[in-house]
Amino acid sequence: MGDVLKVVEGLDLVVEMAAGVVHPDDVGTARSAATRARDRRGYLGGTLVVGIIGGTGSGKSSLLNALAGQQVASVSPVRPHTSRPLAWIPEDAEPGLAGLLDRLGITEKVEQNRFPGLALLDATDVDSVELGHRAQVEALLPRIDAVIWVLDPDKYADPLLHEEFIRPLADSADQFLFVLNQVDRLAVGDRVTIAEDLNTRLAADGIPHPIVFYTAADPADGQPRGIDGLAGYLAQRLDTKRVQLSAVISEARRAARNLAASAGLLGAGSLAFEQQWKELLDKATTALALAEEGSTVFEEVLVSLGVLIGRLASQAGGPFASRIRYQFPPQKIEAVLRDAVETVDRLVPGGPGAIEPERRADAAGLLSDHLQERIGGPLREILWERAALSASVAGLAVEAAQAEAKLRA
Ligand SMILES: Nc1nc2c(ncn2[C@@H]2O[C@H](COP(=O)(O)OP(=O)(O)O)[C@@H](O)[C@H]2O)c(=O)[nH]1
Ligand SMILES: [Mg+2]
Repeated sequence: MGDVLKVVEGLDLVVEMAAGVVHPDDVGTARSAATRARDRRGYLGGTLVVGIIGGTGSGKSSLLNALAGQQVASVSPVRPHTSRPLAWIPEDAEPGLAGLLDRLGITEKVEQNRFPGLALLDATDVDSVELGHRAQVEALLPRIDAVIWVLDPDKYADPLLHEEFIRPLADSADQFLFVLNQVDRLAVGDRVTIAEDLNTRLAADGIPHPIVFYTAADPADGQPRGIDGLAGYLAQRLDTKRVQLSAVISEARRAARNLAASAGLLGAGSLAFEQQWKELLDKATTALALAEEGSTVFEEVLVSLGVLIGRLASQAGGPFASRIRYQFPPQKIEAVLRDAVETVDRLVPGGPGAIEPERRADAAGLLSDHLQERIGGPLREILWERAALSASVAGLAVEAAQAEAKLRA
């Protein structure tokens, strides 16, 4: 369930709700934490997503099969072997991964439980001169964690590969792994020469410290070779990614907590506004409708209104407290109450105090409507805003806990 993207979306929501409530600087800090997480290159989920790209026939599908330990992708000696892009994904992958594959247009999926947390995409043949192919690789890079460039002894030096693909994308070198495949076809002495030559060419492309593995994914003479080293490296990358994502989650959590603190949500008392308000309203309106000429009921109601509003303000805390106090200063509460009583005087003959018993309910209703509209409604609006912000912070905490549990699993 848990997904880092959901945590970041949760932080977006908290930021949106806190805007206009807390100081803009605090909102800005949280917003930039969300932006940093989003701008992080790679897939924002607990799975390491690795694209396998390279020329047709270099052995991309064979490499996937070798890592999978079984035939997953179809392998063909006939070139070009057209097949649809395929994803080999963990069977318990987070929902975000399916979303990514949809956006990449990959419909063919094989679920696996051999390599927890790893998704391999047998995606793109890059040896066509079609310009569109580089754009495809370029579009893929920010969305996935790494690509494996599969090279073979015949074409590893292909100028097209270096000039059209690797060199223009060298800025993304920290996402690149290189696999020189089909090493079984090389004499032992040639392996060193070709390894050195490949390194020289990659350095000329702007990648002075490439990570290169030498493999035979589908040798004519037996079992795959060099695959364990690659698999071990991918496992280590996955661990590193999870550590980084935990840091992203912690940062989101911290940012939301800071906003909650600035909004006075931490440690504030219980509000139970509806109940407190209804009790006061019932008591006050009945008392006012029954009040005799010259009684102190008006003053008593005024005091209890003031006490309730003051209590709600201190329970709400932070900027919500200030807003309540600002919106309901004592002179305003008194003016509203006086208005309410005068309205009843006008509309119910005799007014509060001298009303015939059968009109008392009408008078109480009128008083109640008036106080609801001028005090209860606006108060409720402020407190709902506070509750919504509070819920968004709680929602983020739940998402963060789930995402962290998922990363640890
Ligand atoms: N000798 C040898 N042949 C390989 C190796 N890897 C793949 N092949 C063969 O190369 C051909 C193309 O492989 P394939 O995986 O379909 O390449 P793709 O087009 O990049 O997916 C197939 O006939 C494979 O059996 C290898 O390490 N050694
Ligand atoms: Mg293939």
